Amino acid sequence: VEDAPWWTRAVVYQIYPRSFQDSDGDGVGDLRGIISRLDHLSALGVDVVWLSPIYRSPQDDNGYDISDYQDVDPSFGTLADLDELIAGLHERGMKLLMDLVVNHTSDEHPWFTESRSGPDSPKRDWYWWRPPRAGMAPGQPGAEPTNWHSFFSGSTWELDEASGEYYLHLFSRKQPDLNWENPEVRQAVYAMMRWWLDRGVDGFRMDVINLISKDTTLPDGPVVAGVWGDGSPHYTDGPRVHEYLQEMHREVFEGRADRLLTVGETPGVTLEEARKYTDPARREVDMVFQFEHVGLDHGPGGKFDPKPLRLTDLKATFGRWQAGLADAGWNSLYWDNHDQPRVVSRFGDDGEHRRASAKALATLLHLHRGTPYVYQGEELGMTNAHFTRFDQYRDIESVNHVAQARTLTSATDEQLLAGLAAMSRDNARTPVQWDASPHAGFTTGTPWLAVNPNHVEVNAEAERADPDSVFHHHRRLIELRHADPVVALGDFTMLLPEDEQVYAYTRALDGDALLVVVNVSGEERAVDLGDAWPLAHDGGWGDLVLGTHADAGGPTTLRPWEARVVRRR
Ligand code: TEU
Repeated sequence: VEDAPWWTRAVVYQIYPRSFQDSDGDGVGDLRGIISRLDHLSALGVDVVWLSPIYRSPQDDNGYDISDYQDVDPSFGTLADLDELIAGLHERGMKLLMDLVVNHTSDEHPWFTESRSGPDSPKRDWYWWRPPRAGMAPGQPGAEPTNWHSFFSGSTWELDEASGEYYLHLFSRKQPDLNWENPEVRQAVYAMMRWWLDRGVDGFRMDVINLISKDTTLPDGPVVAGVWGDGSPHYTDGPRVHEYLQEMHREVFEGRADRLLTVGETPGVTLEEARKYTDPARREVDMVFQFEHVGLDHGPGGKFDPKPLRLTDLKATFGRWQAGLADAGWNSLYWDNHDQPRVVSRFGDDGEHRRASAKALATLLHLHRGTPYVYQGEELGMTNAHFTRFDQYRDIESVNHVAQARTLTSATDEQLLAGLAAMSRDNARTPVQWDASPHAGFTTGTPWLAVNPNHVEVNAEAERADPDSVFHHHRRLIELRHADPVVALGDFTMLLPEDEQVYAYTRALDGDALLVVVNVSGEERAVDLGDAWPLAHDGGWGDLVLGTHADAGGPTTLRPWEARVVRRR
């Protein structure tokens, strides 16, 4: 138990700097704003902060398009501010993870402007340049080198008029993909990473790191949207990705890996691949973010065509990942981040049962084996934005999706707005609700994205004042992980896999056992666990360690959205 890595007991908190706290009234969050809120993080008790990108950037994708990896964007502050943030976190016993976005750069990065300067540029091969499809003229419809559909709509290829060649961008046209086949690219990235570690950061969250290796023959994919095809099999967990990550480990982390945390963001990753990424013996990364559970409510038309979650699907997914990474590798546990809608609105009930459902879902997640991630505002039970007009949205994915759907499909405005309201990334990006004042204490100016009007009730000040709040429930969950080795390291067993209402499992370590039972519904429910968890003499499950409801309730009956963590007597 003592030998287990420190991050098995840790909880990570994600900050999306644009929306966390503004210090200078320009309506955009910044580093000095974060520094002013460090006591909130201390009070919550988190161990690590993952900071979404603050590097110099044209902000086409809110900082995931980087034009200088070794400087801070003026809208967020200065390198000196960042040094102060690192020091402030370290003083309070917290670590800092930087977001590492190296599948692509901004098209305004000097590497790309050099590469674009012409076919003879020494950096031409740092990106993916290709001529038009054989026999076709540059710019002719269908002349793109592959039919791949971009994550942000349209083609993954943009024509450069000057050279008549196309460059690859899996995301926006302002995010050209780096060519990791080129060893100079890899060495430049490793040097940058060493520079940050030497400056005092404690690790990286690696953006779409499982997309960095492409099949160099660039085959077309099956058509999925109009004329566009799905290229993902040709760049997801690609042919050389494990080789690159092992090289990165040798070149960057060797000798200091123990104090660091590395987490790969890996959309589309399979369990089999995740085992390879996270098996400590392979020296790649400590853990990855998998996407299966956040795809369970995607409908036939994709993420903007959502369908209700079936609880049995969630159990099948989490159960498989718990079992699959039990003896090698490690899970990341998350509901929310800056790309996902708010869980209380998505899988909970953000009306009548907002508080209870936020606490129940947090309990369900945090008691699994793995490292939990809390996204800013999740600890307050913040909800989706509930926007009703197109002009309220800012996110490039949402804006481009609407434009494309209008040309390729017959979707009505009402249908498009419903899709965005449920799934837009802007749901997670509304400013953090600090108090009940105008703009929720986020800014004295005009916020870049509207503050949710429910901040008059849902805010950090109110949450911190109430011992029964979503905030204090998260604080207790974090405390429990720190204190209890069963939570950090115990074996996982799923119970009631066929039940559509109750999510239940046990964790066990060295004869000590915990039961987690969660009512994932607004209806009361008597729960019979049979032989899986024999009842104690008083007819109950054992000693309550942590629960969503202050008063005891029936011994084996759960109220709407009630969750209990119980220790075997
Ligand atoms: O996201 C990658 C990713 O695959 C998604 O979660 C993405 O948001 C997708 O569009 C969902 O439909 C990462 C970042 O987290 C995201 O914010 C960036 O936009 C993206 O990479 C490009 O850097």
